Amino acid sequence: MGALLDQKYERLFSLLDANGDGVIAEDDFELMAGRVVAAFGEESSAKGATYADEMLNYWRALREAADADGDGRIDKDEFRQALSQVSDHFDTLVGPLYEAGFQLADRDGDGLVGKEDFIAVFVAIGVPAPEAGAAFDRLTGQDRQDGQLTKGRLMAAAAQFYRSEDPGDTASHLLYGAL
Ligand SMILES: [Ca+2]
Ligand SMILES: [Ca+2]
Repeated sequence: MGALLDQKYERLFSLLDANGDGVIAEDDFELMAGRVVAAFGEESSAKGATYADEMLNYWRALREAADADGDGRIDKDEFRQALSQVSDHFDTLVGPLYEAGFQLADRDGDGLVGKEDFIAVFVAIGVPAPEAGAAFDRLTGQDRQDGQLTKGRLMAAAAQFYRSEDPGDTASHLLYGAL
C-alpha cells in the first residue's frame, strides 16, 4: 500500500474509533451514527434509521473482512487490510453509507447539500469545522451548483478517498480533513 493511502486509512481509523480506545468495534459505529442523526434531529425518522442501519452494515463488512479471531474488535493493522478489501467493493459495501449520509444532510430533498449541512455531518463524525468547510469548498469548487454539493460529486470523492494514490486529487484526500 502506498504512503498516501496509508495516511488516509490512518485518518479514517482515528475518526471511526469514536470512543478513542484504540480499536474499532460496534460501539464506535453506534456512537457515531447517534451523533450524526442527532445533528439533524432525525432520531426517530426513516432517514435517521436508514443512516444508522448503513453504519452498522459498513461495520459488519469491515468486521467480516478483518476480524479473523472474531473478538468483535479491529485494530489499526486489521483495519488497513479490511479497508483495502472493502474498497474493492465500494459501490455495494461503502457507497450506501455515503448515500444515506447525503440524504440526511439534504434536508429539503432537492439533491443538493449546502455548506452548513455538510459541515454538520463532518463535525458529528469528529472533523474540525474549519477543515470540513475547506473540504466542502474544494469539492464544490470543481463542480459548482450554486455553491452546493451534488451527490455524484460526493460519491466520486468518497470512492477516491478509499482508493486513489494520485497526490493531485486533494478534494478527495482531504475529504476528512488534514492528513
Ligand atoms: Ca473504539
Ligand atoms: Ca438540499
